[in-house]
Amino acid sequence: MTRFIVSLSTRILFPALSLALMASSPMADPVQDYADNCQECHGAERLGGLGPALIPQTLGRMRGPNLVSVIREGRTATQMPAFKEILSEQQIEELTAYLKQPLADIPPWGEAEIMASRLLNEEYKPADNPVWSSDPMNITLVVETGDHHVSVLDGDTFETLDRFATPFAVHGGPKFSPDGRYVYIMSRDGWVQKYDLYSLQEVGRVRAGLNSRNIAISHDGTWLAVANYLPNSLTILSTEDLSVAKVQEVKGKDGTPSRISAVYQAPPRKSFVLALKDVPEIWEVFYGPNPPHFGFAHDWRVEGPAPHTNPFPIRKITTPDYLDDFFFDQSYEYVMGASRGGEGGQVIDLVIGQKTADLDLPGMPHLGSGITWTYGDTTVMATPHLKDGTVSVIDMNTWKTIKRIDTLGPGFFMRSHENSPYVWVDVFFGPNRDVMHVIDKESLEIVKTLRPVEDATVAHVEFTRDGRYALVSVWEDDGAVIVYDAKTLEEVRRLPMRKPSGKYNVWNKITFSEGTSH
Ligand code: DHE
Repeated sequence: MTRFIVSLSTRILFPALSLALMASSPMADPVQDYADNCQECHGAERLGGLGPALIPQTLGRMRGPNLVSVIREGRTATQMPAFKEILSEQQIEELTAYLKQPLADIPPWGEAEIMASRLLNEEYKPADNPVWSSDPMNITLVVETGDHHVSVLDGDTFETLDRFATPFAVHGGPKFSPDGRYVYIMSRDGWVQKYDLYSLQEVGRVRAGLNSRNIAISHDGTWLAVANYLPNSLTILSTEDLSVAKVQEVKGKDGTPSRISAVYQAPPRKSFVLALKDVPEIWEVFYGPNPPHFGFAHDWRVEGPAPHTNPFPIRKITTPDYLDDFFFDQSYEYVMGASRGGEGGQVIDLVIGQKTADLDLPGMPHLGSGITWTYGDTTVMATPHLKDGTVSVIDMNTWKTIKRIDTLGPGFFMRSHENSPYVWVDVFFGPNRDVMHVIDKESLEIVKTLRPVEDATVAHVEFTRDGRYALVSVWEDDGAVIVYDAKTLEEVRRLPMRKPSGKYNVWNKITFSEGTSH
């Protein structure tokens, strides 16, 4: 009892001291328990190995059973065993507290370390043509987070052509090469995997960061930009062999180090655009030998050597607020950013490098999931909110919110297709997470609310190439992808899947369909 009181109070008041006490306790020594039981798979520095990194940045984002129960019971269909016979309840609890402590030191993760992590598949043989006879432009990938796999579907027959293992905890949309042949997939632990859809084989993988957010591919398919939280860097890889082209440390104009919230491709500008987490700046990283030819205004500055000798010149734009989550207009001149506090947003003109409008967007809009369509004589953009049950519809000429559509709870993902009269949006959080709303693009009213599996999370939609079918995830371990007729909104097929999350159609992605996030 005395020990419990000491442990609890010291842990609250002095986390570091508490750890030292725990380490010296005769009953539980989490540092030793980690070394004895976890280190072999999760790495001596908790940065991952065979198993994922066990650091707060990774653990905090993991959905599903909590850490104590994963240690106690193990994870089904993975190599994570149950420790309840080996460790006492107290040991498990103290080990859990230890794993939730941030690392005292972040090891260097530069070009040498990244290159040393690269694993190229020696058995990979590039096929001259696809080894299957499906429509290459209608291939659709399903990320199955239940057991960390991707299913490769024929978008006409919905037959599975392959199902391959990915690195642990994929996040963000996989990115396709412009011809649709290769796909690049990123995990939260910073692994980037290259897979050849023609040969149905992995080409290789490399750990581009220690904790990463997402990736973007250059318009010509040559470069892959990886946004990292740990370390504070942007890694640029050559898509050909996943070798490092550049590791750019990220520090604001005043020297403050920053994590990158996300990186986006801006094809007409031949640049990557970076949302920064810790400084009120937007960065644009150009990948041509010369900066683009369109007229830059007075604030145009590139960092480092002269642009003609610097393959990745950087432009830093100061913004009036911290902007986290972006959406671009079709010209990629204007970027809409969500303010960090979730209180609104701003429009930044990338040509003049200045804010041109404020957005009336309370409730933390998830701009990264936004989509556009033609509405009367204008173009509108719609985005769900992460904090309230609303979809905001914004006129992209005036930047005014023209409608707020009430939904049954906060949503995460939206999708449509040029050939569909409807927009689909999920309700990801709260008691109604089992519904999917279908909104009419003209009336801006919800015309149908689907509830295919009661109490199951139903989320994320992708269309087939022609927009005829909409694929919806039943985001559960024994889940499914439900194929709907996109016109009648009737269920057509149900494909069993292991906690399917995002789905990605080659054609919709490489043509930048207006109905999909880019
Ligand atoms: Fe995501 C895309 C950010 C939590 C699943 N998510 C994105 C993108 C961003 C983003 C910026 C667009 C990048 C891209 O596709 O290249 N996500 C964030 C967050 O900031 C947030 C809220 C918290 C965090 O720190 O990560 C977050 N995301 C989640 C989840 O909890 C989800 C539901 C489960 C998971 O796997 O982690 C999740 N995010 C996804 C998916 C996409 C995504 C499936 C790709 C959607 C698409 O259709 O392209």
